[in-house]
Amino acid sequence: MPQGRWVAFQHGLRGIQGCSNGPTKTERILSTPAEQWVEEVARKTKPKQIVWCDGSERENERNVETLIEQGSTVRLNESTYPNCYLHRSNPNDVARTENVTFICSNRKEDAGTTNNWMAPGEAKEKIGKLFDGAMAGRTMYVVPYLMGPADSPITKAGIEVTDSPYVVASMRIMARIGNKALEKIGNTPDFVPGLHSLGDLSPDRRFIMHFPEEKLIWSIGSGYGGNALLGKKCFALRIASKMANEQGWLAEHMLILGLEDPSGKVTYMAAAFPSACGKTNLAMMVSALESSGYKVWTVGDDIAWMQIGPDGYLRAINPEAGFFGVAPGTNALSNPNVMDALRRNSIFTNTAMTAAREPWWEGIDGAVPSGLIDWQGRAATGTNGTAAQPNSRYTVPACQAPCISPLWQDPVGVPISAFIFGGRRARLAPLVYESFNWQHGVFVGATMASETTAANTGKTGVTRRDPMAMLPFCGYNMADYFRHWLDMGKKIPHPPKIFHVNWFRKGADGKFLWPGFGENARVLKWILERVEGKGKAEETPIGWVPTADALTLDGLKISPETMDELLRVDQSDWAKENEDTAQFFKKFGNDLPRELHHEHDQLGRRFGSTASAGS
Ligand code: OXD
Ligand code: MN
Repeated sequence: MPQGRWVAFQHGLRGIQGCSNGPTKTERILSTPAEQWVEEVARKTKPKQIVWCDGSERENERNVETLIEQGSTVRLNESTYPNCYLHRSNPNDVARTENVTFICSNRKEDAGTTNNWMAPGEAKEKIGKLFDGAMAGRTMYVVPYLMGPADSPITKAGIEVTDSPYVVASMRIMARIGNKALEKIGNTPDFVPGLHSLGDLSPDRRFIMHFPEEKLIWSIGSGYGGNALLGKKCFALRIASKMANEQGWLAEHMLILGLEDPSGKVTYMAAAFPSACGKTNLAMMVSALESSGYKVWTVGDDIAWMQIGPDGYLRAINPEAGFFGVAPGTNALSNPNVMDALRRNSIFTNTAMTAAREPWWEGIDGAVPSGLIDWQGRAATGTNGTAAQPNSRYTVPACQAPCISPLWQDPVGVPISAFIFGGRRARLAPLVYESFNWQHGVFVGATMASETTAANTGKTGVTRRDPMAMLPFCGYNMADYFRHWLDMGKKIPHPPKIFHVNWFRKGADGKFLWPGFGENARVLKWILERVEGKGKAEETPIGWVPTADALTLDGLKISPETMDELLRVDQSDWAKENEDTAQFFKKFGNDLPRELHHEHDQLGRRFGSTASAGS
C-alpha cells in the first residue's frame, strides 16, 4: 500500500494534503462515496501522495510552481500577460484522439454504428492493467468540480482524479472546482467519477473510455484537451448526452448567445457547428449592427445543457466556466473579445512565444516578430512547420470576456428561441434558411455536414456528415439520439425554431461570397425577426429562405447578384445531396426513426424527384 495518503482520510480532510507518511489502519473510517472511490483508485494507481483540491488561490500558486518545476510550462510576460502560462504538451499528444475513444455500453448496439465500442468487462480488464501503478512516484490530484453554476438545478458534479498538474490548472479555469463542488456532492454518490492518468504518453497506450451505464470515465495516455479535461467532452457531452436521453433533457455541442435588440430585449439562440467552423468566434462576436442597437452577448461557446423550464421554454446553461479555443487565426478581426480576455489569468498550450515572452500564433495581429520560439521550444526558423501548433489553444476564464452575458450564470438558464445548425458548404447551402417545423429541423440537424479544409486533412472539399455536430460526442446510439430529439419536440411547450446557416459559400472564382465575422449579426437579426413572426421569407423545397430584401445590409458593400447567389437553392446540387443523405442514413439501418425517412422523402418530392426515398 502506498504510504502518505492516509492522513487525508483519517481526518476526513479534503484540503491540500501534502502528506509524507501516516497511519495505515484508516480504511474503516472512509466515509463518503467520493472518498471510497478515490481510495479504490489510489489502491490501483499507487500515487506517492494525494492532494484534494480546494480551488483556493494558494493551492493554485503551489500547483503552478510544480508545473514550472516539471519543465514543460513557463511563465509569460508578467506585465503584459499577468498570471499567464505557456504549456508545451508532448508533441505526440496535441489533439483529441477519436480513434481511441470508446463507448463501453453493455450492448454494442447501444453505442451504435458511429462510435467505437468495447465491452465494459474487456475495457476494465485491458485498460485497467494500464492504470496499475500508473501514478507511482507521482502526486494524485483529486479535483471535485461542478459543471454549471453552483446554485442551478441543471448543474451536475464530477470528480476528476489526475496525475497532471496542467490538467488541474486547466480544470480550474474550465469548471468550478474545489470545496463548492465537494459541498454539493457531500455524502452522496451523485458525481461522475473520472480517472485520468498521463500513463507513459505512448499513443499505443492511449485510451479514452466511457461507461455510459455506470456514468464513469477512464482516460489514460494523453494530457491534452478533451482527452484529459474530463469535464468537457467526456462528461458534459458523452456521459451527459446519455443522462439527458434517460432524463428528458438535452446535452448539446452548442454555443449559446443572446442577441439584444434596440429596445434592450435579449433573444437567446444555441448553435451547433462541427469543429473548424468558427463557433467560438460566433459566440463572442462584435456585431456589425451594434451602432443600430443589435449586440451579441456570450453565454457559452461550446456546450449547452438544456431542460424544459416551468415557463415551457427550453432553458440553457453553459456547464463550463472557461473557453478552450483554437488560437491560430484568432485576432482582432475574428475575435476581438477573446483577444481582450486572454490578456490575464490564461493558459496557452502549444502556441509559439515571442522574445518578449508573449504568446504568438499564425494569424495573430501584427508582423511576425523576430526571436520567435516555436511550440516545441525551438527557434522558429520557418522550416520546421508552423511556429504555433495548428491545434494550439488558449484557456481563458469566461468571466473575463467583455461580451459575457449578465445572465451567463443564471441558475434557471436562458430561454432558447432558436437553434442554428451549420457547416462549411462551398456550393450547396444558402446563407441561411429556416426549417418548416421541429421534425424537419431535426432532419436538417441530422443531415448536417461540413467540407474539410486543407488545414484539417490535407484534402479539400470532402464532405463529412456530423449530425448536430455530435458525431464524436454522442455517448450512445446516434439513431436513438435522433429519436430523443424528435420526442423532445413533442414535450417542449415553446420549442425553439430551427435554422441552418452557411457562412462559407463560394463564388465561381473560389472566393467566399459572405464576409462573415461581425457581419453574421445580419443573419442573426433575420433569425430574431423570424422568431418574432416577422422577417420576410420565401418558401423553397429546403425551407424558408430570406427574400432578396429581407436582410439588413446597410453599410455593407455587397452586390444584389452576390446576395442572389448566397440565397440560391440549386435543384441539381440538392438532388445530389439527397442521394448522399440516403447513403448516410443507411449507416443506421432499421434504427433510423421513420420520421427522418419521411423528411428525406418529402425533400425529394418537393424538388420533384421520384428517386428520393432512400428508405
Ligand atoms: C473542441 C472540439 O475542441 O469540438 O471544442 O473539437
Ligand atoms: Mn467543441
